[in-house]
Amino acid sequence: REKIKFYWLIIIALFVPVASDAYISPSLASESVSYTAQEFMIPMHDGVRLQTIVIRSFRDPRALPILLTRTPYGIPTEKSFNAVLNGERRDRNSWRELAADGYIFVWQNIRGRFGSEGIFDITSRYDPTGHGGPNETDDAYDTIDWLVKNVPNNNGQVGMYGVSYEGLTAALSLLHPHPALKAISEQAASVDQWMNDDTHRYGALRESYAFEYSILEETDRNKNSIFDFDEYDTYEWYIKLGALSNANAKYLHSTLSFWNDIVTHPDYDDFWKRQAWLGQLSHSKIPNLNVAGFWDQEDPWGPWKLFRHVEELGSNDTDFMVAGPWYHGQWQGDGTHIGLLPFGEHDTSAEFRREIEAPFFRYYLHGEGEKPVNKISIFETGSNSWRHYSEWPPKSSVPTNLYLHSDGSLSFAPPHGDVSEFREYVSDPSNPVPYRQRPISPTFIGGEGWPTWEMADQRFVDHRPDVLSFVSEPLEHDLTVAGQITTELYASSSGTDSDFVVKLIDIFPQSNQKSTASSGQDKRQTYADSMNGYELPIAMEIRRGRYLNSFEHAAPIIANKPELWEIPLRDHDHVFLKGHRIMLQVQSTWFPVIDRNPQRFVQSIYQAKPEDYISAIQRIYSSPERPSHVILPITP
Ligand code: PG9
Repeated sequence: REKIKFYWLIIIALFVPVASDAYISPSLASESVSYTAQEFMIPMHDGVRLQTIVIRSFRDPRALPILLTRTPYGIPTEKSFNAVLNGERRDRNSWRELAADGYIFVWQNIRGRFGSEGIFDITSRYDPTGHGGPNETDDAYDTIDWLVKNVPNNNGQVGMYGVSYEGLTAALSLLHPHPALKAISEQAASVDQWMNDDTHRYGALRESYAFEYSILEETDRNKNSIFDFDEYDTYEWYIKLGALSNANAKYLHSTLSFWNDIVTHPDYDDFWKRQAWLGQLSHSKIPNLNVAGFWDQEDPWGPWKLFRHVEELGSNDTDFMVAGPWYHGQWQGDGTHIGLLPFGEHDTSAEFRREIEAPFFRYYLHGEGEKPVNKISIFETGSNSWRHYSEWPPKSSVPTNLYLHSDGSLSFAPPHGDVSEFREYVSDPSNPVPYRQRPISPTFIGGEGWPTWEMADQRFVDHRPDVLSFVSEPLEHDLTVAGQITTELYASSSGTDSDFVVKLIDIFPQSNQKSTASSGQDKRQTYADSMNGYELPIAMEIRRGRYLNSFEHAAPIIANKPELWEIPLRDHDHVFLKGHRIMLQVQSTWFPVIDRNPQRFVQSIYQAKPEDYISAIQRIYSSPERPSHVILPITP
């Protein structure tokens, strides 16, 4: 377990749950321990009891607000909580900044996980008629009700917060909030698993993630399980797995309900729509601090959707958005850099926690400090500075087309008499483009490979014959892009189904970082660790041909017919600096994070046969009639 480096598995290792529901007496043995924990089994209205730990400082006599986090991954112990506060552990940093203001911290295992009773169901959702089954909205309500009535010396004000699943459980409380719930901060919460959160991207399955996550959460209720791969390079393992039907046939034997749901619901049907819970949120006045990472490898989309949704519901001056240059949850850790990319003098994460998150809860739960004034706060990369906006996209941003040309260039001039009408490549599902440098370790194990893959240098694929690169001249001045980026690709495939992946990349100059090292050894190290020539992905996305016209009804594309493929690239705020070049890459496989499209249309890819997987000739058009381009929201 010590070897597991991925950040939330470290947390999981910390959070070995306490075994009984007995009161844990305060441990005064060590000077450094100032927080004590009590454990409770809190009853829900259907009688199921949820394992909950209540942690507070015995040095603070005030009536304090409660900060609640509801998790499927295991709750902290008194020891692990104190270890973070004492600086012995470097995860869950928010605890430190928040603890300075004084809170009663409460952590709860959700239904069916660790010591909590009931059944874990990732797909359960709130039903306002009260006739649905158990769900996180009602469980949050019942928990808050119990806490304000039973936890001594609380001030009756409750906040909820958390990252990812813990952000989701916070956000779902908005559907039927308890009157004592005064503020939440959802951080990387998912809103629609089929459309663009963890397990899919516009219906394209995130194969390795969905498979490994189903195992993580559904194999054993008492732990977070890791699949026992017999290959170190999971790229190889998934190739050998072959057609997706083999996952159940060879390994899972239909025992994991989430995986079964995925493979029995290939299209955007009522099953997925029921879980897309934003549709049920018809008003929300609870202050909410939404937090998103630009390089979040799991849930970069949900927080923006929730923020926009609440904005559209009407006047709400307590709906806030924060975005930064982070991988999934990085704002709770070190924010001085991501991978090799430094952020100047900033620790972006500490700044977020100190200057945004802590003051937010201080104001809404303690009634102290200033009301937050910045609706939208973004750490802009390139310029490496915090920007504050009153609306998004900023009024000054102008959607501007950047065109792909068939000579491989990229420019603001539309195609006009290009050498050829298109460029083409062969996409072969038996030799798919890896999504990150091989070997690809299992998703939830293995250092920074998974957390930072969305910002990884793309030079590892840019000369593959099945990856097309379009590159601009070096920029003559800085170019700021703030808002939603979209690609409009005119493309065809010789198959009857196909995928197109686009990547918008910032190419750093070769002389971006000069070595000041004197010795050969140090120089070599500096060179290896530099951003010289780095191809930094700013935005990446996929669309699947079968869903071009309807997400609900998969349909074949017409072989060799050029079609307009609109590929949204989400929200960004980045400065392409003078001297850098812009690149757009196009490819048709992204494996194994995305499953392979057979390229011959079949009603469900989960039932595709090996012979359905065929090579296809892919064309990207650049002509006056079919001017493929990316739309950049450029600000002065
Ligand atoms: N991204 C994870 C998740 C959230 C919600 C549903 C399923 C998975 C997580 O990190 O918790």
